Amino acid sequence: MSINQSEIEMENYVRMEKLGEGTYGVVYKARDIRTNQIVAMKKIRAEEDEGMPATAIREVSILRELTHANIVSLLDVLVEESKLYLVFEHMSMDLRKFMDSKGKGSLPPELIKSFVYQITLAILFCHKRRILHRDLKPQNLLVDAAGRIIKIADFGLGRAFGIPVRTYTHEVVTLWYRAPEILLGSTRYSCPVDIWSIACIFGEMANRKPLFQGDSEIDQLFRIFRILRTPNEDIWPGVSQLPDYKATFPQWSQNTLASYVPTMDAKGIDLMQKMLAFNPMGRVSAKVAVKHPYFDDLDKSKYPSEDE
Ligand code: INR
Repeated sequence: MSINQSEIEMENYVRMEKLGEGTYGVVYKARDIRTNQIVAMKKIRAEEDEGMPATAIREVSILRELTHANIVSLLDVLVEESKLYLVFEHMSMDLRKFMDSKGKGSLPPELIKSFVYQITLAILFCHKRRILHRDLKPQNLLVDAAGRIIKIADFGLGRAFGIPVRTYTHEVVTLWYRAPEILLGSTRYSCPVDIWSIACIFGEMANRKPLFQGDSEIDQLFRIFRILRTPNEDIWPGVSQLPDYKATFPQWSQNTLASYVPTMDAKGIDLMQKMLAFNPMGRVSAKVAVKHPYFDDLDKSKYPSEDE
C-alpha cells in the first residue's frame, strides 16, 4: 500500500489554531495561501523507529475509497520530516460543540432525523465497501456552518490495530458509543458495532446527554443493561459464551428506553430499539435502517442517493 504523495508542499499552508485531537493526531485549521481555502490539517506522529505510521496509511487508503457527501474528504497528503499531514476539507464544528452551542433542551426533531439519516447513509456507503468505522462518536462527526450537513471523520482506526485504550495524548478513549459485543470481549465483531454507535448518538441528540455514560467497561455494560435489560440466551443466542460474560451479572428485566428518551416519537423509538438490538445478527443494518418509517417524511431528494 503506497501513499501517492502530493506535489503540494507544506509551504503552501499557513497553520492557524488547533481544532481538536483525533485518536491518532492533532488537527489544525490552516489556509492554502494559493487559493485562500480553509482546510483542516491532521498531523500524525510517526512511531519511534518506524517509517510511515500504519494507522495513517490505513486512513489514507480508506478515505481514498470513500468519496461521499457525508464523509469528510481528504484533499491532500503531505510528508515532511517523517511526519505525515493529511489535508481535509474544513467544517465549522464537531457535533459535540454543535450540541453545546445549542444550549439546553433537545435538538429540533427534524434536525435529529436529518442528522441520523445522513450518518446512516454514510455508514451504509462504508459498509457496502466492507469498511467499518468502529469509533463513531460526536467528536468525529463534523457539522457545516449552516448546521445542516453532517459528515463522518476520523477513519484512523486500522483493521489490524483494534481500538486503543488511550489516544496519543493519553486521553481515555470513550466507551459510551461502544457495542455490547465489544464490551463483552468479542473480537469477531462487524458492521453492527457502527449501528449501535449511531443509536447512542441518536439518543444523545434527543436527550442532550449521553445515552449510556459509563466510566469503565463494566459500568458501561450495566448502564446499557439498566435501560435495555440484561441480555440472556433467549434474546441473544451465544451471549453466555462471550469471553467477558458472567452468569452473575445483575438481572434487569425491563426495557425502559421509550421512557428514557421521552421527547422521541414512536417511530424514532422503534428505529432506536432496532439499532440497539443486543444480538448483532438481529440488529438493523444501515441498508434497512435508511428505509425505516421514521424517515418517511424526510425530503429524500436533498440527500445523496443510497445506491451511490
Ligand atoms: C473542527 C473540529 C471544528 N473541525 C473541532 C474538527 C472543532 C471545531 O475536528 C474539525 C475537522 C475539520 C476535522 O474541519 N476537518 C476535519 C477533523 C478530522 C478530519 S479528524 C477532518 O479525522 O476527526 O481528526
